[in-house]
Amino acid sequence: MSARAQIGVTGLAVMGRNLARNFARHGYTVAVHNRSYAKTESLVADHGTDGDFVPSESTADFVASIARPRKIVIMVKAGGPTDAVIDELIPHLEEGDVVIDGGNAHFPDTIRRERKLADLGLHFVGMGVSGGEEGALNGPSIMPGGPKESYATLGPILEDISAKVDGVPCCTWVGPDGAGHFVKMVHNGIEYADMQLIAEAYDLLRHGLDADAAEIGKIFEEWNAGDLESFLIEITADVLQHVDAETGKAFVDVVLDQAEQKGTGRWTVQNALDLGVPITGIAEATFARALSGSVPQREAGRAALASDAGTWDVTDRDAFVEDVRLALYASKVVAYSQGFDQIAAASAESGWGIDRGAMARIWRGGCIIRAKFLNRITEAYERDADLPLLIADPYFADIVGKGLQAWRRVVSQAALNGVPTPAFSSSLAYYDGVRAERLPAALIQAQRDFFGAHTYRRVDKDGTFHTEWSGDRTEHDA
Ligand code: NBP
Repeated sequence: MSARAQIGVTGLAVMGRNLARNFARHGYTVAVHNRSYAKTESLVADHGTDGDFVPSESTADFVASIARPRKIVIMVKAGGPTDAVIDELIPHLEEGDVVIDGGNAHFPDTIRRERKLADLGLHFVGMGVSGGEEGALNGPSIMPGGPKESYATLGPILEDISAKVDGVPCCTWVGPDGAGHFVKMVHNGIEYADMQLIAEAYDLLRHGLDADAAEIGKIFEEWNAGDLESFLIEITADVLQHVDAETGKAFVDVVLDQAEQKGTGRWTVQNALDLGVPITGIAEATFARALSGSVPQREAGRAALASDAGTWDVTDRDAFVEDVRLALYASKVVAYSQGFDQIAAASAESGWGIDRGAMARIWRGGCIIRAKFLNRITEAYERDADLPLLIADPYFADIVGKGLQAWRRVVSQAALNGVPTPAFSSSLAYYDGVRAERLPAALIQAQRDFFGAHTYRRVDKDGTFHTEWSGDRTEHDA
């Protein structure tokens, strides 16, 4: 077996197959392998014309078919299967070879795997890939981590097959060890928030306008021509106008209202709790999916809980639609701002040195959250690479400020009319919290000192203090 392939892909389900085809279409000779050989055979039989594939049935032959230093992309089910494939590859690999995990690994697993392979003289790159099967084939957004030196040879190939926006590849080296999979995780968390916000906007329009799905689809279509232009708004317009062939009803009206999740939203929230970073938009989106799937609770709630809400009477329909649009944009900026805070906090803690502007740049194309407004985020971090709060960047502060009245109207009307808007409302609460001169946290500190002698600091002098609450209430240095 001559080692003529420039890259190898193992794991040829939907993602791996399309990624392999993407490499081949870009002129690379691609070694292909799958646990069950049938998938390898069908890839070559169905898509052999895409380019030069080198199929192998055994792991040994697969590895032997790749030129050194080998670059091998693993595209299998995340978790145990990834470890199984790595263990199977190791005996066949040689120093300097690069193993790339393109699955949705949890970043602590990536850190563990990188250490293990580094001890064996091998490079391990945890690579976030977004864009689903369509992106994998036609150009995904790629977030590779791992050792920087491996990017020197791997980077140009990945950039080649990634999506391009204005000729710029949606791929860059994110940072060492788990940084790539970490950023992919936050990307997915932001995706949860974005989807929830869009869903809430739809619900508001449905209740406020008493409009049907197709009418609302048209509104989203118009929104997609402005600041909100994005893949998710575009597909929402399409989905809302889709009619179910069987019943003739709007498709969205025949879909069961219980949202599922694969876990990346949950990981994002768990990590934010560890870091102490408030990502309320992502958290509310994750919990909203959980609420939708809480069937016994929803049945009990429906049966027992009063609404006591007014009848929503929107008089100026155009003004209401514009209010919802502005509220959606503002809430979306908050969700992204929080996600970028989380990236900054993790990057500082792990010494990853992640360039947040570059992350916004590589999300502009290929991925699920691709959007026009990501350009604005890149520009904000170009103005100030250490920006402490994205929403405080002059551009975002101005545009959100202009929509503030609309945002307040929408959230208060939703509350008065009994329409749940967890992500819209929590984003507004975050906005008001983060801009507040003074927060009631002072009272919380006083309570903590009262019952647990947890101490407090004062606004008027340095030091840490405790008051003898159950004694004579004198204050002393703690
Ligand atoms: P799946 O996640 O459905 O995994 C199927 C693949 O894993 C098959 O090739 C299967 O081999 C292989 N596999 C399994 Br399962 N257990 C194995 C084991 N013990 N040893 C070797 N191979 C094993 O495929 P996918 O939907 O193409 O996704 C691949 C990766 O990409 C996942 O980590 C996923 O989270 C990630 N991802 C998916 C998307 C998406 O939109 N689907 C987007 C971004 C990232 P077999 O054919 O022999 O059963």
